[in-house]
Amino acid sequence: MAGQDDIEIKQYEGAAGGWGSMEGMAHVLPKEKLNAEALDALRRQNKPEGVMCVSCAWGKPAKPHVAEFCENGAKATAWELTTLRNTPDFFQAHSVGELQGWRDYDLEQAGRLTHPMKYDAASDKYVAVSWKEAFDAIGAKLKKLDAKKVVFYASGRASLETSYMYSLCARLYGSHNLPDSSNMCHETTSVGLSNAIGSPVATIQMDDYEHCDTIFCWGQNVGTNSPRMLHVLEKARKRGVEIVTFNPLKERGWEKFTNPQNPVQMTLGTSTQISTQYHQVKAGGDISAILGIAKIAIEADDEARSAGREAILDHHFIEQHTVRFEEFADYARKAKWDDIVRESGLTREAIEDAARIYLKSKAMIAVYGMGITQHRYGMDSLYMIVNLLLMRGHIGRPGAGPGPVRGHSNVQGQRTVGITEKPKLAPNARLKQLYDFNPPDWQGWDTVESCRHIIDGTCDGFIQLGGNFLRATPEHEKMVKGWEKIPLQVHIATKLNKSHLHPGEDCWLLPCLGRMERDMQASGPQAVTMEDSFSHIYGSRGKATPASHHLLSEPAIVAGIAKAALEPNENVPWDAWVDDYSLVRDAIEDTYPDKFSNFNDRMWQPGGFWKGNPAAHRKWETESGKAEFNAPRAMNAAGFDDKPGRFRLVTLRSNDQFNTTIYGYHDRFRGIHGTREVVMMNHADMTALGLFEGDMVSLASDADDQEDRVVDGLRIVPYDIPQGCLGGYYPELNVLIPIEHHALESHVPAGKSVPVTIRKSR
Ligand SMILES: Nc1nc2c(c(=O)[nH]1)N[C@H]1C(S)=C(S)[C@@H](COP(=O)(O)OP(=O)(O)OC[C@H]3O[C@@H](n4cnc5c(=O)[nH]c(N)nc54)[C@H](O)[C@@H]3O)O[C@H]1N2
Ligand SMILES: Nc1nc2c(c(=O)[nH]1)N[C@H]1C(S)=C(S)[C@@H](COP(=O)(O)OP(=O)(O)OC[C@H]3O[C@@H](n4cnc5c(=O)[nH]c(N)nc54)[C@H](O)[C@@H]3O)O[C@H]1N2
Ligand SMILES: [Mo]
Repeated sequence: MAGQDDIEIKQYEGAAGGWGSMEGMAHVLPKEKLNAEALDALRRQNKPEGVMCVSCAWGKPAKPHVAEFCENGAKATAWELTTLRNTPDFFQAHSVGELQGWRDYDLEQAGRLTHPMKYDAASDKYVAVSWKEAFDAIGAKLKKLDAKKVVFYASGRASLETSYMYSLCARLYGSHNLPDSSNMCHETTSVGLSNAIGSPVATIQMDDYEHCDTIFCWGQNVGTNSPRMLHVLEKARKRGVEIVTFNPLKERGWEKFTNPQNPVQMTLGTSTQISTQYHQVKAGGDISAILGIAKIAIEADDEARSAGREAILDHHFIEQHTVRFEEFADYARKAKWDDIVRESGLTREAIEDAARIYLKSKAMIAVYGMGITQHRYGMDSLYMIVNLLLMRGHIGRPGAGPGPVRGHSNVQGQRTVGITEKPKLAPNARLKQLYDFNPPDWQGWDTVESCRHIIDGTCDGFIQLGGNFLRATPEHEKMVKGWEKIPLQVHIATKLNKSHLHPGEDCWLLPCLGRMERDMQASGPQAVTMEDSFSHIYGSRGKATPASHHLLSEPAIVAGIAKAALEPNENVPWDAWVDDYSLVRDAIEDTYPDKFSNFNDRMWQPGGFWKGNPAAHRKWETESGKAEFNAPRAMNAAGFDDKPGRFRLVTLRSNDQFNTTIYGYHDRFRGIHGTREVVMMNHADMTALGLFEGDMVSLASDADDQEDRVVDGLRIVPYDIPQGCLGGYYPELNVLIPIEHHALESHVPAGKSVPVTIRKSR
């Protein structure tokens, strides 16, 4: 099949970046048959006045490099600007039933969608329709449905302008079911950081990396998922910054980096060591690892103070700015080293090494990703990171603070402009004033709640602004059955994916412009805006020729649906907004005057403008008015007991994918080529079970609900991963995750420790 190369498992010795990244691009880019416009888009990528990369949410520097893009940014650009086209002829040739059997890769490799399409049950095919027909029919159907049972999902890529219009459309329609991909991702951050420090996002900005002396990182894979961050880490290392990494896997980006823009390194093949310490914590073991560090610090501080020496913790900060320190300190003092060592999977000496760096640091940044947020007790892991920062006053001064690395390029921004299912985060009073209606004030459905309704047949409509919800969510098999019963599905997308292939009664596929493409409207070419992981907001202007002249922009599609589905409201100028997006920005500014003052002027500021963050100024918008310490509720984040035969499965991204988009079959850094159907396993565990490299196995769910969930045909890859843990790829393994296996308060599916058993295939 296209894209499937020979299977090869071979350890990779190279650094992140370097010639390997060129090779990585060389495997993927030619398949997209690019033209000169794609190269122009790369040249302008992430630069002031340019186009902002559609890949990750890492910041865009005010003074960019000559090439401010990375291997995976180039793949994302090529994926969007491909010259391959998925036309109505393709859908005439392939029925939906047939396409269900295709791989994610092959579906998207069919190219960019070119025409609005409607599912025709009689022929089991998608057929081309006019936009008018699509909007009229969608509007008429929406009018018949119960708004409270209709979901408006957003995947994190669409601009601030589109997202504002989309969430307003949902609220005017009467739905508050506005889940975002963030509900599967950093929602643990949004909920946990809000509780603990009164801000849902990073308090640091990009230039804090120039002022820190220490970086701790938990559960983030920089080399693959935010490669441009490597430049910042390299510079930090050159200044002598200590970098301490906790990850069950040795991820190459946190080990070493060859800067492709450094001719000497490229010629000599040298690299910069990134982490000064690397600790292969057990999946979910971060709570205990951090507890160990905290215990050392607190006991050293007790001792220093009782001996009359200088304190080690920042007691001035703790007293002035925090609550519940003593409760937490007591918990840490009482914790037993045997438990800490067992639950973290690290030796006491390793934790002491990390503590030594922590105790020396005067300015520490805490980086983290999905390895923290996607666990049942993920919030407790996050609270432990915050505790560590608070003990020595590492929030609200230069070079210090939490630095969660977000996922999609505008996922944080979508929340900022109203895509939220939580009424307390919606600007309802302001919306009521501006648009003269009563916005829904009930708790809407998040991802898990939407899945529950889909599974039990009580979801009446599902609108997807980008994304691949059916593939990204847990409990895949039940979800497919439920998905097929949703009476109305509307998919706003650039490429075909599995979510589009299980239509219910009515199903529409509405193709849109990508961000890289020229967006011409009545007032001229349009620009859009987004927000990065540092709460910086900037403009982006696409210049490439659209993939098809039948495409509409995302704002135009949202307006088309809104006008067809809603009662007219003279206060909402849908047409004028589509004609000129600067008017949408004015509306955003009117809705959020604090964050978006002079929005249209400031959007082109090099490096973006900062939305601001009270916690960065030590203003704590929490319940207590202070930053809050929290003792953990469990010693590990997995949320299930260990027992013989039960493993913790970690679901991972390869270096050749963007979420459910599979660019290719090379996971270069992990040395896995030609297949994604693997289980990475510790040698000692293999020996204990009598398994050998290349053996074929099945994984089965080992959750307490005893449900049958199995994935067959997986190949054993011996891997440097802690005993008791297994690694494998998302989304293929989402079959194994129970819908109720999610982070407790934030409801993020717990894809980083899934209870499974393994057995050899017969
Ligand atoms: N090229 C590319 N870029 C992307 C994406 C992509 O798919 N491809 N996806 C985007 C999105 S939406 C997101 S959210 C981000 C995701 O980026 P990341 O946050 O890096 O997410 P993952 O790739 O899932 O990897 C999580 C890391 O956590 C480690 N880990 C797993 N369990 C644990 C644990 O219990 N403790 C610790 N300490 N570590 C653990 C894993 O080994 C892995 O290195 O990247 C964004 N950028
Ligand atoms: N087991 C497990 N499950 C996970 C994760 C995990 O680590 N493990 N990670 C979770 C995370 S962090 C996330 S964010 C979710 C991701 O979930 P989603 O955001 O729903 O999925 P994506 O794969 O990013 O969506 C890809 C699709 O978006 C569409 N698309 C691309 N560009 C555009 C555009 O410009 N406009 C529009 N309208 N559509 C576009 C294309 O049709 C493409 O097929 O998955 C989650 N699921
Ligand atoms: Mo994400």
